[in-house]
Amino acid sequence: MSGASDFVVVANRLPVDRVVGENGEPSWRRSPGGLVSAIAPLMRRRHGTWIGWAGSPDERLEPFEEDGMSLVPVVQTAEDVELYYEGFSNATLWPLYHDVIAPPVYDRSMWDAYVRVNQRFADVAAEVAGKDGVVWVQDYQLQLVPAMLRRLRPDLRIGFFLHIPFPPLELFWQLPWRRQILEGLLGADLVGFQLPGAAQNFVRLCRRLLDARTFKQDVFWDGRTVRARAFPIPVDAEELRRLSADEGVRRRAAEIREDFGDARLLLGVDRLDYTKGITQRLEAFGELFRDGELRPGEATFIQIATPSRERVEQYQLLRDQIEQQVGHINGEHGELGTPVIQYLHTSYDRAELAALFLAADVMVVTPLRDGMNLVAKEYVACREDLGGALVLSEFAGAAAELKRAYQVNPYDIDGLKQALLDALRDHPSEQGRRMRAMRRRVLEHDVDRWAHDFLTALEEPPPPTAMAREAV
Ligand code: GDG
Repeated sequence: MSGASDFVVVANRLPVDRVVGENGEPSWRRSPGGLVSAIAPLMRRRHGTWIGWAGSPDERLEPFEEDGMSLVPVVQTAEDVELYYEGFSNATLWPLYHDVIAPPVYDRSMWDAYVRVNQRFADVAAEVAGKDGVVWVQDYQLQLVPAMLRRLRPDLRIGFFLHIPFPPLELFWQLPWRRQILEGLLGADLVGFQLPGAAQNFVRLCRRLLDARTFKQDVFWDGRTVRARAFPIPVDAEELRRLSADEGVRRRAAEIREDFGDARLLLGVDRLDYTKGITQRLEAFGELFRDGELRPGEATFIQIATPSRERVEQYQLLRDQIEQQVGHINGEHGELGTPVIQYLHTSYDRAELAALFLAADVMVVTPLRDGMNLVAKEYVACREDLGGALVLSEFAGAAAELKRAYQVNPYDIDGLKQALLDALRDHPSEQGRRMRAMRRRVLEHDVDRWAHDFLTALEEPPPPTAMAREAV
């Protein structure tokens, strides 16, 4: 059985969100975000199909066309959402792959749902993909799909890209279903990661856990060569350049600055997630007032925390913790009409975010672990004026590229305080030098190129089998 599409993307979510117009008519709008802008142009050129969930439980939708892409919805029941998405994906894999910052939940019914939903995605992909077509599977929610799909359709070229970190052996070993996950990924011809270290973790695990033969970053499995490679994801720098040059956005940035008078502005923009190190950065900032290094009115921290995974317990706990912390710091150090932290639990459109990036003197990005972190790169892409400073965690994938950021260990609160002060006080010429170097890096890698590089590698013929024989 084979379908008609030569290029298929499989991701948990479709690349569109439902919007309701003024007349109450529902329609679809392309979702914001790097992955969609990276893949959309390619989808159009190659008449691709995107398989994913439309976002509402129990909804059965027919395939449809939107924005030049063929979209094939996959149903998820309310139980699937609870056990596969909120459960195994976000309460098991997410914390396990992020250094076990929160304790992962190991629950057999969640695992069963993960297997069931992955099989459903694989079945749809097997139906849709044309003979000898290319299928690109995205992220940690779908790690079993490559092997399931290969079983159904051995003719396909299958790629997989993991957006989050891949943990070292010592942590991955905890997972009761560790073997099944590795075997699932090994169904792909090419497994892509954000960083070379993650690819090495994967190859080492294949050797130790499955006894697979490996050579450098290749794994020999089931008579095939599976390549593990790093493809650090970039941002859509052109879109951000356009946004930040927009007259309305500039006006809005000036307005934001005016609202805060002479105060220097520090900014955090994150999904409200325990991996992002929000409490650590607020603690460091609060202590600078306690120590007398800063006075109210001199600096204000704007923290935007976009609502995320609100039904998962750890996320509810974190929200309470942050709200308490903000209340405490403002209560201790703020003055009437001058809170030291402005905390906003909401999401904004891209233009408002760009205005905030332009207004901020210091962008504070302090994840405890992050596959890449696009916010750090987006801030740099917006600062054509070479103004502003970036404080960046060493534990973000982006730190490998943004070497001239003020890099910090977010667990070291004193180090974090010092980095905030340096970023606030260094001479503008030093800031400009740092920003110029970081911009060179961010602008030279565009999103279209990233997707192109991945697919070129995927479509390369597999290395000669002689190499397989030499492998250890
Ligand atoms: C995963 C990995 C990896 C945030 N608030 C709003 C908003 N955002 C946008 C940001 C950025 C994106 O969401 C967040 O991307 P990050 O990379 O920072 O983090 P994750 O969501 O955890 O992403 C990560 C990424 O996948 C890509 O591979 O870098 O490591 O964890 O683009 O700007 N966008 C809008 N309103 C908001 O309020 N419109």
